[in-house]
Amino acid sequence: MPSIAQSGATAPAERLTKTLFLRVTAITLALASASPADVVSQSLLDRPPNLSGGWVGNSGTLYFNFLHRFTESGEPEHKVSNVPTFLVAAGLPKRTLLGFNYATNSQLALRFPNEWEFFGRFAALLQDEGSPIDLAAQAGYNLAAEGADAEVSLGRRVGPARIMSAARVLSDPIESGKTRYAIAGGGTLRLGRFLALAGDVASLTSREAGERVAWSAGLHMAIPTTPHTLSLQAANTLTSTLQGSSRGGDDVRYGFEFTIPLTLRRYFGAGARPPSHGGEEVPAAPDTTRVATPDIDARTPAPGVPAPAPPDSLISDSMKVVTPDIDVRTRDTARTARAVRNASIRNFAFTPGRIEIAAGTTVQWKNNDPVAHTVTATDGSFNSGLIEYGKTYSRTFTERGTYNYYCIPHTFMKGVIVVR
Ligand SMILES: [Cu+2]
Repeated sequence: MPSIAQSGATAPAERLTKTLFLRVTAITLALASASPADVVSQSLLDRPPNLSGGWVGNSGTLYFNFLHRFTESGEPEHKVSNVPTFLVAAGLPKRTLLGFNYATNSQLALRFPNEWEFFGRFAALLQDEGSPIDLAAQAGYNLAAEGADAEVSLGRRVGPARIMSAARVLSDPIESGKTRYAIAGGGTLRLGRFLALAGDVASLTSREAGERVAWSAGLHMAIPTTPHTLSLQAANTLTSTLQGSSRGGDDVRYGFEFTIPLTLRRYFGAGARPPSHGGEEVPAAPDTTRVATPDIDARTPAPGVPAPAPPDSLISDSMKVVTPDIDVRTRDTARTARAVRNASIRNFAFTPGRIEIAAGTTVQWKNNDPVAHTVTATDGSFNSGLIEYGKTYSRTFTERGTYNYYCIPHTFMKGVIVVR
């Protein structure tokens, strides 16, 4: 067996590849041994194989996505080679994702055996935060093409479907010196809690010899009881960079993508544990605590104790089902406008994380994750109980104050309601 030491005479690029491969393997093993609660999801249920769909992840989360596409050499050897693209990215505040794609093999530039793409992506609008569409922009630099690339993408959820489109500017691809443009479209169709169908097409606005319309199709799934998602896919592209996914080839490749998110907040900072009852994160909101009725208190578990199963009415889909404790609060404000503010729980995060509302507003959370979450006040003043996939929980806030809340099964999930 040749050892790494013997590779000293190889080209720098090859050495770099081997070093990276070893590091990625080490990281994979480390992450694979982590418990499911240590990592949070990012969802292949929301994007097709070759489009980002404006995905920016969650702030404070590291993402490792492994895309493997296999090429078969044909007659006579039928040699199968695996051409992976690794994505490593960090979710940052302000809906920003910063990271890189590294493809171990690339056909982009003949003199460049592999492909690095460093990128930043920013979500300007999110449907989960009340916008009519998702709007995101990405800018990056591709080392193989030696050019800057950019993309603007639009997305919209309609029932179980999410459709998206993108426009790309690719500078200096394949050493031509020309700026190229590409457009792309695709979507996902959620088949249930764990499954989605996904597909996309992309094309350069003017294709040259050998450049075909790029396409991909996949069966995407969330792996039950874990935060991982998996895509089984076919595509006529090799790498998943903006450059690589904008031009198709003659070969159909089959492969898979596996996503590993790692939540740093779980390991670092004071926010890693739920504050104790009346702890420092609980804001001064004496009015609110006085309003709390005995039945609410009786139902509230101590932080860290699993929530009891709520009555069906508490996790009902419909706002029409009003639970007793909500009744108590809304009666006082029946004369004020019944505003409803929608919020989402997706990819192990409350979205928006901070909601500012007027007193009397009802906040309605919908859980879009395959796993159950809770909306639980840090001071214990309210608790949704487990909200299953597709279910909603509503609460009307009548008193001014700041309400911090978290999720009991995933204590790193935090949100805040500010009632003015
Ligand atoms: Cu949760």
